[in-house]
Formats: sequence, structure tokens, C-alpha cells
Amino acid sequence: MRTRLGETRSDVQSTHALICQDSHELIELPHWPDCDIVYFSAPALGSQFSFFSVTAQSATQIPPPPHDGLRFFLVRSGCAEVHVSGSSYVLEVDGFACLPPESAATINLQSQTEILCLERSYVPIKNVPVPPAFFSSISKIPAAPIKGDDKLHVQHLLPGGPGYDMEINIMTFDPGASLPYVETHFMEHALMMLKGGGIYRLGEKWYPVAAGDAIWMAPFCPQWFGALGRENAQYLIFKNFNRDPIRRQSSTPS
Ligand code: UGY
Ligand code: MN
Repeated sequence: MRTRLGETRSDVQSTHALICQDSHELIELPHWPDCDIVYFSAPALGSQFSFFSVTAQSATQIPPPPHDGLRFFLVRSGCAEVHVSGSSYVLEVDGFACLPPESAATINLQSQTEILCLERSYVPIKNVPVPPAFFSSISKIPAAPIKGDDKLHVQHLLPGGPGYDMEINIMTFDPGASLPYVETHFMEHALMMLKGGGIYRLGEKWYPVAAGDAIWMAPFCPQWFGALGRENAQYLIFKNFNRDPIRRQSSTPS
């Protein structure tokens, strides 16, 4: 809660942004009928993706995106039903969908359903088919220790393989666990704190973070996290992945 006028924990820098609930701007968009939307990151900020939450004010049907990118979403509360290629899939809390570009999928959201959504351009490679729509739930994905640390686990939500040009992972830190080193890499990140909290180092700044906080990290932003408190800290993290950093300029798949 804000204790002083004109203050927020949100902080926007050229290499990263922390967006906290006390500064959320609720908007509406025509292609998200009857929904409240909060953007955490968008190309206007510098990211190559959009990362946002959507809450249905009433039962509603969402058309395919107004761009030719892919759409990933995770159900945070309520229930969503996806219709794609003649089939339908019901997603309860912690269920997720990865819908390929131009899949023409529609999504029915029950009233008050909240989803976390990431949209971006897919980067194809020659002779590799675009992966089909994928549906699962966080609880069905096995957790593996990272670099032998049994206090730090990762769940890879997407199947992987050459067709996938991104990872979306859940990282879970026992209290006191941390990333093993300060990372710097050409991939960028979208992050949503799902549980617990700790300290995030972004560039030369150190931020206390807690569930509900969203972060964008630009390429090569130095990054490190340590979990504090008595409960596990957990976040969802996107990164572009599996593709050379130099992109062909033509529309021909590389
Ligand atoms: O996969 C990652 O790059 C991840 N370890 N980064 C992060 O948690 N900030
Ligand atoms: Mn990283």
C-alpha cells in the first residue's frame, strides 16, 4: 500500500523495468471485449514482446490477436476455454496454452477470469515446422534442480525442440536460495512473481520484490535473484531462445 503521496515501487530504466500493483493502469482494448488489461511491457518500452494481464469483467469471447504473432497465456484465476482447429480445451487455474501464429484460436473467459498473457513475433527456421498449439498445466510439468542445487528448481512449460523459439519457465527458490551467479545474456526476459519474494538485482540496482510484481529485462541486463522470507519464492519467466542473435532481414525463414 502507498504510504506517501506520489511514490511507487515501480521503476523504469533503459535496461529493465519493475512494474508494481500500486502503479497499474487499467485499460480496455477492442480485441479484448469486456476485459480490464494491465500492460507490464510492450515494444514501446523496448521489449520485443507484449506482457500483460487480462481480467474478464463478464463472460466473454476473445478473437485471435490483431497481429501475426504467437500468444501464450496462463490462467491465474477462473476458467478459460480455447477453440482451435475444430477442438476445444478447458483450462483451469495454472493451466496454460501456447497458440502459434495465425492459429485463429478464440478464447472464452468466464466472468472474473484472470490470465497472464505474452505475445510476440515467432522466429521461424528453414524446414522446421511451427509447433502446433500446446496445452498443459503447471502441476503436470516436472521440476528439475538447476546446476545441482536442490533448493532451486525449474519447470520448462514448453516441450522444446528446434521449432520452439522461446522458453517459458517456472523457477522456484527455497527460502535463502539464489541464482548461482549474476547472469548477462543476449536474450531478454519477461517475469511475473507468482509467490513469495526476495531481492532482484537488475543492472546496478537492487529491488525488493514480491508476488504480483512484473519485470522486463533487456538483453545483457545483469540479473540476479535471492529469495527472502519463510516461504518459497516463485516466478514465471519468458526468454527468447534457440535462435541466432543475428536475424535475416528478408522475410525468408533462415
Ligand atoms: O533462464 C534464465 O535466463 C534465468 N535463469 N534468468 C533469470 O532467472 N533471471
Ligand atoms: Mn536470465
